Amino acid sequence: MDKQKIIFSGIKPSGEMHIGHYIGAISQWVDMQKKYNCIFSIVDYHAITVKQDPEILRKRILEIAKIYLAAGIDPKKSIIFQQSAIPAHTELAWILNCYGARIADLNKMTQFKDKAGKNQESVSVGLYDYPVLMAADILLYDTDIVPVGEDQKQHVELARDIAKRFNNEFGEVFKTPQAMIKKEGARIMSLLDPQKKMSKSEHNQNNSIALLDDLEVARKKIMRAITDSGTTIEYDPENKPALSNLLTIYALLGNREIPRLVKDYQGKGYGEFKKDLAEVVVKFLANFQNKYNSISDDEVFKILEAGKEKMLKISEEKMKKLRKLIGVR
Ligand code: ATP
Ligand code: LTN
Repeated sequence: MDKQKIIFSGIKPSGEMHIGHYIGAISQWVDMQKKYNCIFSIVDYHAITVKQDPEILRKRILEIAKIYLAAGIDPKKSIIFQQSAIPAHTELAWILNCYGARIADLNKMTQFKDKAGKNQESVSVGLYDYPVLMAADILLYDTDIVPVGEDQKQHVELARDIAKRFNNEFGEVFKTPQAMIKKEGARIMSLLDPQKKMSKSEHNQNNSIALLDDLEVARKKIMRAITDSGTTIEYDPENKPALSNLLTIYALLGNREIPRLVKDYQGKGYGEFKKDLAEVVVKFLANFQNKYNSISDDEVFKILEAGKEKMLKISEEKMKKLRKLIGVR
């Protein structure tokens, strides 16, 4: 048991949550609760780096909190809170903007390049600066480990660099955090294009299975998922990326080992494989949605309020020291 270590992670309420989020991020958080001091945030100030409808954003914040709970995050063991309830996140982000974060670093961020595409000059400054807010989230609580999907590794490395630079100037103020990325399932791919990650900002909803998808809709999406050429069921991400992605989903949602699955499907075709996979996905979703629907809004508000109280205290202590160090107090 390593109860001393602090874990921090978060998801932004910017779109429908899908099985990629569950497999790549939340499922590993659930396991970590037994071993560590865990903090999980709904990082709403990250969501507004792209346009959001206020009504929908409000609804999604609640939805993500329920998804955390339905997935097995236990508020008795972990802290769940809303980022915008704690002003220290944005305050620290500003301080890090001035001390530690460099334009040259931000220019290297691949997620920004992907998201901004050809419009780099016209997207918001927030989208560009987003990794610094993420560094603030992490560094504010002396986080040791940040469990995330593969796409966030570069941002966690930036948080480490910022911490080191700040510490060089002011002494040992921040811990240098480490990203933790699952071996399998760190990057669940789109059902329509295995070269792209399953994404909540993708317009074609058939690319992903949402955690709250209607069960029959989810079944159809699996049956329509693209496969590779050939007929045999093999795990080969290089040459059979679509099938390997489906095998990963099968294994992780159905609690099976990939080599065992490959063996069981020897001599069987894609049709049969997909039918069984659809069954596994539907069973997982039915169980998940049952739990989700049993959680009331009131319950969530209480949990978020309790999280807020705890985090206000911890964050204010850190900010007091920081304000003094940099000379504004
Ligand atoms: P978008 O798809 O809009 O770019 P996102 O889904 O990557 O956003 P978040 O919602 O903040 O952004 O992601 C939450 C967590 O889920 C992160 O740790 C991220 O790495 C992980 N994650 C997101 N998509 C996948 C995926 N397809 N496979 C595995 N993990 C994922
Ligand atoms: N940038 C992350 C979400 C995020 C996060 C964090 C993850 C914001 N702050 C702190 C871990 C720790 C994303 O887009 N997935």
